Amino acid sequence: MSEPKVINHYFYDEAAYDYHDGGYVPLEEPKTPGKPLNIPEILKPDQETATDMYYTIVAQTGEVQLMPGEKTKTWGYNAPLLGKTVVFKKGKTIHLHLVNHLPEVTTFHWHGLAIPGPIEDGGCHAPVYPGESRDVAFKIDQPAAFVWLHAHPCPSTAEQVWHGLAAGAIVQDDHESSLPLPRNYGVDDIPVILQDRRFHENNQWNYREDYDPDGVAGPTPMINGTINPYFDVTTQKVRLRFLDGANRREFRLHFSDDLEFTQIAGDLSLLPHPVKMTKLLITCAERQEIIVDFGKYKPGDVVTLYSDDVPLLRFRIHEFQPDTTVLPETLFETPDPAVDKDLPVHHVTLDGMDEAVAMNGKKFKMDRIDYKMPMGKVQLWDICNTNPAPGMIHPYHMHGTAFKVVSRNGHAPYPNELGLKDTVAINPGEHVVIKVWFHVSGVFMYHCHIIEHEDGGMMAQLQVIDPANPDKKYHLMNHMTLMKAFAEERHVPMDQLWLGGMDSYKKMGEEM
Ligand SMILES: [Cu+2]
Repeated sequence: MSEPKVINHYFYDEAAYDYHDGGYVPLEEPKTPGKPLNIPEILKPDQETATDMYYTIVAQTGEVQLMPGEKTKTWGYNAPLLGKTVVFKKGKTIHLHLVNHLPEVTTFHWHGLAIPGPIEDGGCHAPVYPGESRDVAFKIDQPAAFVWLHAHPCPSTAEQVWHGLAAGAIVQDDHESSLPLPRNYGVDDIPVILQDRRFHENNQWNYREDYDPDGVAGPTPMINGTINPYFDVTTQKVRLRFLDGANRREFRLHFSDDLEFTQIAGDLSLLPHPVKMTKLLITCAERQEIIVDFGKYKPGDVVTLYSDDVPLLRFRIHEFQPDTTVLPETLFETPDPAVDKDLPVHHVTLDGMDEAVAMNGKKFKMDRIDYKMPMGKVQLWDICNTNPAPGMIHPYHMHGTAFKVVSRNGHAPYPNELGLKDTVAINPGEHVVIKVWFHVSGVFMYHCHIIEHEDGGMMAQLQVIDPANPDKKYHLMNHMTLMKAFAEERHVPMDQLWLGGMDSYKKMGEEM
């Protein structure tokens, strides 16, 4: 099937879109006055040398004036909500001092960084307890991309992200820096973190009251931690780095006037070629970077970004200099290493809905290794969403690597997923084949990124074996250790502890 010159549809199976689900929470346009879009500050390094960068990252509580009336109690990284944007430079060694000022255990997971696991990666095996800290170091060896930091303590990842623990991070490299792309951060290059929340009494969030095992959602769009935001446009072209930081919501993005835009990057790299479009669907944890050309507008005009028919962000046009920059036809050469003939196709299934979610028929266990693969070898993985149609779209994510999408049910991938990815959205009944290779070793998680699905058990972990050190042993924690810590920190007995994911194990009669 050949695609039109300008993509004018969302790909994916319309029957599986989230709005068909019985538990769907429709977005509503906020009635509060417009506010300038929050642009997260760039986090200042403690120190930077020619070879190394040093950062301190603090998970902290805060409160933010999101709505008129009472401030909302929030969590964030070096900020009351979400976090400052961290910059990583390819080739440098990064030293992180991770500090937990929250009342409960958390972890610091770098979604999209190809760094060793399970400790540097910051998944569930790398807890930082309240009042404590952890130091990690790793080298950045991957192309320019927009990645992110979020909490990942199982089975309470979803609740901590809902509290606000999510921040953007930019990987820079010489190739991307050499291209004529907008990169004046905060002016013509802005992160756009898409989330949604429900405000309860006194403007507070109440995760438990909103809990749904298929994903928690709220009616109010929250963009970079701003309700009803606008952005003042002062350049003809603006680069938007979208991150779907919602727990479960897909965003179906488009602009007023059906304004055409150009996608230049996906999760973990630029796209091989720019893709022109008027519609873009983004699922949980994915990143999509676009350039919007406001050349046909004049000062005073307003261009609106929507999801379905609900406004998310208004662009207020001001004076700008004409910009005649032409995007190069080729942006990136996606690595495509040959598959190792000794490695059979590895099959992964994303199973069930609600509390019954599982992967390959099993719920996640922190102290179980589900698969082993050698570092440096290249293997095809066939990921199947076994939900019968209409079902739901599962965004499948792997830690510690960047993969290449090979096919969807035997057909070519969508034109905007031809770069490197770490999350791929899979239609009900669909097989997506990806090419997987690791250049770091360790234990890594892979899972659905509807965060309640991962907490509920649609997750597994693999050990990537370094041939130079094949017998390396990893100390794997278990759910109970983290759950006991949560119970102690919340001052409740174990039988009264409630963490979202626990429901799914209990209901299915599974031990944790
Ligand atoms: Cu899922």
